[in-house]
Amino acid sequence: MNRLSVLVHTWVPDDLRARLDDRFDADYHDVFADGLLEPGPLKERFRDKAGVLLLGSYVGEEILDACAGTLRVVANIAVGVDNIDVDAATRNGVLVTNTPGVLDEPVADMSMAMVLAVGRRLAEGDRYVRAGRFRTYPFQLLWSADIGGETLGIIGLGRIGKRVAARAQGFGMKVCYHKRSRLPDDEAAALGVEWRDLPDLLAEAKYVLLLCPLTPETRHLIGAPEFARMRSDAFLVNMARGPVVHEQALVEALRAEEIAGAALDVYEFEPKVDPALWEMENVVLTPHIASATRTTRLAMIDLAARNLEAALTGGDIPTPVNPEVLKRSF
Ligand code: 8YV
Repeated sequence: MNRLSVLVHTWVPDDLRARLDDRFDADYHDVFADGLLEPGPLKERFRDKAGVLLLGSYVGEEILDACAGTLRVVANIAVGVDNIDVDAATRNGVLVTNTPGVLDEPVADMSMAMVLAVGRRLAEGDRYVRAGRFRTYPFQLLWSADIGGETLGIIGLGRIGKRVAARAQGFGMKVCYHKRSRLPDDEAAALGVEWRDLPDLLAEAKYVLLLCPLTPETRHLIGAPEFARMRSDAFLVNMARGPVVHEQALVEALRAEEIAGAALDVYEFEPKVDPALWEMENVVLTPHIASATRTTRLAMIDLAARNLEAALTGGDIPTPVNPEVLKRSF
């Protein structure tokens, strides 16, 4: 029997590699060692593949149309699927899967860590010590912002946002949120969160935390008019996707001291980071590592692989994004 071909566009642990080699003709591209494949080479490597284990690269309509009839599944190693044209996949009968659930706790931890880091000037303190400047104890050194008693405004209150809300309350913060579909009143009351429309949240929150998915509606959700609404002592924390924020407008708002600082795990033109941000002491920068605990990374890749295997060899698909594809027969 002919074995199915799969593209493995990621790093994989040895045991998973052995499992994939056992079941499929696997074509490996180690993203960590060799970088993400660009659209042209990626399209070539998709050719004749029944499945793809995918990290990072954008899989658009052109690739999906070109693979119609051969490609059955794209298993994304992320909860966000903004790097895949899901409509084009569905149209071509290609199942898309993602990795929800396994990363909720570490991303919530990291979101809180970024609130704390930017508010309490953690990275600045680290740089101060490393620069050999800690020679005496100046009482007025690195005065920072409070956490307890302040308001955290969460934009995008899904599974992760709800976990952040619980953590923030543990720090004595008040939590409000904005989301297109409001939570039922009893759920909001149980979580201790209050809904605000976006302009009100921006005007009220000391910490504005982005956790929404990137969609056409949320692209550039935060730009110049939104910075103008924010408090001048407020901090922006972006744990969602870079393009949710208009990065140039952010740089300008920081320069003009329209807001007090920012903590960013994601960037509009990732992995490119605007060098203007490197220079700013009141900005905390991390390289898209919110879900990067060892346990979670291994759980993400395992879940993605189980999605791929189930789609190609049978069994329940753990976490499909467009399950309607499964109901169709071609
Ligand atoms: C991933 C993420 O690290 O799951 C997501 O949506 O943003 C992160 O957990 C990233 O997407 C890697 O592909």
